[in-house]
Amino acid sequence: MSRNLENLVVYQIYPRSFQDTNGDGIGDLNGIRKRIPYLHKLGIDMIWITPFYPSGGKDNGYDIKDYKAIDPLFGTMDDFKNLVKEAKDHNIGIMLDMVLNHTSTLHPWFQKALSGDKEYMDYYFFKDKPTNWESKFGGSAWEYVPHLDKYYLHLFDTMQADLNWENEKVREALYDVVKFWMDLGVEGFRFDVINLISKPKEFKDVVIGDARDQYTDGEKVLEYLQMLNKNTFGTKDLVTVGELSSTTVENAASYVNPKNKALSTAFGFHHLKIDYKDNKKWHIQKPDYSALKSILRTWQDSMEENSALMALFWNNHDQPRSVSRLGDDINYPFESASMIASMMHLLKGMPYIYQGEEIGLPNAYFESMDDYRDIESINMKEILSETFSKEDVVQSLSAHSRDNGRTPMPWDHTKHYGFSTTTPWLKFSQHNNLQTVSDVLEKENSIFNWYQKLIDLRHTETIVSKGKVFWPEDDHESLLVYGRSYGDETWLVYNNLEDKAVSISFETLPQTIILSNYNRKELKSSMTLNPYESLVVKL
Ligand code: TEU
Ligand code: CA
Repeated sequence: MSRNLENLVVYQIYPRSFQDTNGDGIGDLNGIRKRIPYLHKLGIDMIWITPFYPSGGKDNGYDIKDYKAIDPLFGTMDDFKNLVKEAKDHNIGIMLDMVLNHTSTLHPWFQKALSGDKEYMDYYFFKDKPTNWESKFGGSAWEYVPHLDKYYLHLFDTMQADLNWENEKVREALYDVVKFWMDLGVEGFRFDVINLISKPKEFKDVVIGDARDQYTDGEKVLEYLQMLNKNTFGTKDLVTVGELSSTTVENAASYVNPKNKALSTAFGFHHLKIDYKDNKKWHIQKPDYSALKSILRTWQDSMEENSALMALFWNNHDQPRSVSRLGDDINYPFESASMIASMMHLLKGMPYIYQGEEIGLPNAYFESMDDYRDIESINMKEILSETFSKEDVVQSLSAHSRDNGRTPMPWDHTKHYGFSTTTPWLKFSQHNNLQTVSDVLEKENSIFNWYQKLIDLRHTETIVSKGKVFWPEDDHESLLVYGRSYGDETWLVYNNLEDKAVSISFETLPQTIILSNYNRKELKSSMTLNPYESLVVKL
């Protein structure tokens, strides 16, 4: 029997920041194992673990130098096997992160290429002349190798060299990696920036912009994905999710349309860019809610047409925390975090919860620029200083630095918050009312509890997993309303996106309240929604 993708909930773990067990200030695989009962209590079905393979350490594991081993920093292969087993005993599957667009420049393939071995140079893109493309982390996307008198392509850091998927040997080698982990009992894969793997035949300068249109959703992405599927996970009932950078709804739909036998689901980022001014990450604006509504609607409708599923998420290790970004982590920490959660979780798709989200973990609020560790933030600090005022640099990083999503988990109020016995690799969030796991577990109506309910609804209510999504007319700017229907059952999901009260009225008075983050017990045909209220009713 094939797995029912529509009622799965995945929990993402950034191992470095989850739980340290050997006192080096860095989370590890045994730490994940230790917290399996906690995750089981939350109710999730699968854990996606971001890279723990030996790496160059430039991009926290996304610069892999050995795809088939565990970085000793995180543990051993035995630790991994124990983790898979213990998770399975709790009905939790393990999903691994596959970074197949690029390797570390320390990977043996790249090292052989550097020595001038033609066979391995063809694993990457070595050219006589660079183009004017910009790397995603700032600076040129080409790095010069003097002794070869050639430039190699790196869309990310200089130590992340892009692989040449057109080379069959590269593809075969990568299938082999995927199969290696499948044999160890892994049940899912997340494919990093997978829509960047098909590069153009000819590399050309661009007139404006960072050249992303040159290498995003390239001609052969779907074909490569289909080959990957056929040669690896397609033979088993696994869950896959592609990370799609700057994609289009049409391309995303083609990668996840089951008919195409490519991926099960995908991450798109358009709904997160609503606070990017002019689509620029470091230019911050107040979230544009009318854009959010139209993006969610367009994507949901298109997936429905293609019988496809998108991943539903607000947070990951590259993003600021949603409660700080869209909500109010000072005056309405519970109300805004819970509203943000239900707005996303009750759509159609596969929800992802990122570690800390279930306790309403806020942004980092670092006091000093020296507290940032992420390569992108460190580069950007320099680059932005050329055109931004000092205050604007501080403001941009504090709003959008990836380190916001990477602060260690605060488990309890012991020293180092129960994360470690020593100072962690990255500071804890400096928010002055930081809630720990132990705090939220003690409360009755907590954000943790709210997530448990959302997960439970997806597991038990067919209308949540399979129902159609529809969009009733609403003309209130700060209200996001959608409906779900299945058979003759209909639900309406109201979300007040701001801290001001909003009036609503029902044409017919609903029968039941399914969820209310204000503990509402009664409905009236006209009523007022509180700040950040989320109300789910059954008609
Ligand atoms: O991220 C891909 C990506 O393009 C963005 O999320 C990016 O980090 C952000 O937009 C920069 O502004 C993936 C991984 O999730 C990320 O951690 C890695 O750094 C990146 O790929 C390279 O492997
Ligand atoms: Ca450790």
